[in-house]
Amino acid sequence: MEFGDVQETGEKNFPKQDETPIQYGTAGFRTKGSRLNHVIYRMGVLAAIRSATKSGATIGVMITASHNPEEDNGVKLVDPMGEMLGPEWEKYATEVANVPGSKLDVTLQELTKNLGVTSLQSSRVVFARDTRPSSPVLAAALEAGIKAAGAQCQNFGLLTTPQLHYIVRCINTNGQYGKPTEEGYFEKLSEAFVKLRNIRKAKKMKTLEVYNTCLYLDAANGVGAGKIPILQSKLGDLLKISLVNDGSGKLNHECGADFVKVQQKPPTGVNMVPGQRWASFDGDADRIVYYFMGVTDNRFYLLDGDKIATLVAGYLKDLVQETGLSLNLGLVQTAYANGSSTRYITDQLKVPVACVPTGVKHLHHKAQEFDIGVYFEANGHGTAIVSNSSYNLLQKTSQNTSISDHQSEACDLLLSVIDLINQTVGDAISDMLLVEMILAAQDWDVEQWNKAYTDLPNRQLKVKVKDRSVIQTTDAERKASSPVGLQSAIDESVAKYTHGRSFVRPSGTEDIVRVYAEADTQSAADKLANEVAVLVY
Ligand code: NG1
Ligand code: ZN
Repeated sequence: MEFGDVQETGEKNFPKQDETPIQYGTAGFRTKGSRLNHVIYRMGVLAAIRSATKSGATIGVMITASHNPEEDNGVKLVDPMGEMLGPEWEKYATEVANVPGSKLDVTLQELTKNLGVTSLQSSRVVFARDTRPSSPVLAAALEAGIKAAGAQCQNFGLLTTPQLHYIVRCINTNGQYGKPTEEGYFEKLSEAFVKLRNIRKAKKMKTLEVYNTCLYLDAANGVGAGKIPILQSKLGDLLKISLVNDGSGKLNHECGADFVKVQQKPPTGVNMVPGQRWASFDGDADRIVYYFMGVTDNRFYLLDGDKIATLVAGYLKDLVQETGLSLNLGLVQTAYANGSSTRYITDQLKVPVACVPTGVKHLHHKAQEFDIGVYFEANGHGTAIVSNSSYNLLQKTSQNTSISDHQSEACDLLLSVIDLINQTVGDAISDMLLVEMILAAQDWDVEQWNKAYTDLPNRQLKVKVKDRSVIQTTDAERKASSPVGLQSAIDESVAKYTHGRSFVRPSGTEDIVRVYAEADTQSAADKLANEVAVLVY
């Protein structure tokens, strides 16, 4: 294949802006929006090639930099079933993004030759963007790339990242997963939510006494904010969402899920009344954390990804038991999961738990080993996935007339819960509805949810070093394998603290090393984190 025209358009309209290399990592490409024009143009072409290698299946491209500051931007490719780009393609993305403009033609020629791609005529790419000021210009660059490659494209405008993932999966499963539109997305989620919430009424269970239908939501001034009114219009009184950081302020600035999780405090400027249930999305609405102020102690409590994961896994475990089917349920975490959560899952829930390296692709992959796999990063990114065979079994069993009503009802209920979950990727809107549904089903308030276990105090630090790649890790990032001596020094520090645990790893998205520490008190966790940070420095 020839890419002379692609190169010419690229050189003319999307020239390479600087020579600093850029890498496709866990979160795709992410940097200052002003550096990305040529990268995103080229990703349009690469997405078309990816589609050709998947027999013309639709590939998605999302323009966003998630929780990063407003001036940053980024791009991520979405594979046919709505998953993140296959990791084996990250190197192609990196190569295509970094070659000099004059070598784009030969690079693409070689790549398509090696991949056996002979035409991009039937390639299809869909895309969407978040609300960053640089996003419209970058979306135009992307469209130009897709068109220069000769592929068909469709622009979905402003969407949350998980909405685009959902749409890609719908398109490639001929609508079996749902209608491939934003309307279809809200229809599917809200119908499942309303059905699940109304089951309580249908069963004449006592009215809700503890669960409060009011939720206060910080949308990080991101793309999720504009979606809440659409959702709200479909939920009636079942959930009443009060929105702050609704898009009128600066994106992710002192607000949003990442701010709340890392700073362990509410978004700046909000007036939290003790007992209110609050949640924060991140900028592209694929993460969510909950929090509240204690009624009796006026303290701030965070219900992060670990607390959401345990709530969801506990609920699903009971429901699976009621179906009478032997489906194996498992939970996947990373080293950042609070030690108390892991203990609770193992000892109380008795659900198998796996630990994998940071990055959703690792969690998603591991979760696929279970019939029902729940995975969450502590930062609030997560979802649950169900194997096709388990889904089919549930469908078959729910229609089986020879089993008890109770069992078939449980299957039906579980199928609706699955409809409420965006299985393609962590989704703040879907996770929020899932949490709200479970809290209502248990008639719990946020304090009861929080009581399941008490987080060990913890601290995360960022350390700037000359070359973060000298730090290498093993055992799902829980141990440092290089430089020599670092791990034994960390072990020595950790041994001094009750319930001490600490690890370090180079960030995949920032030029820093992350230090994590937990211990029995906040001051001990802070001290341990500082001690370990010095070892890294
Ligand atoms: P890095 O920078 O590699 O730690 C961060 C998050 C990940 C993941 C990615 C992608 C933490 C500690 N790390 O990765 O969990 O979400 O960003 O957004 O939260
Ligand atoms: Zn995000």
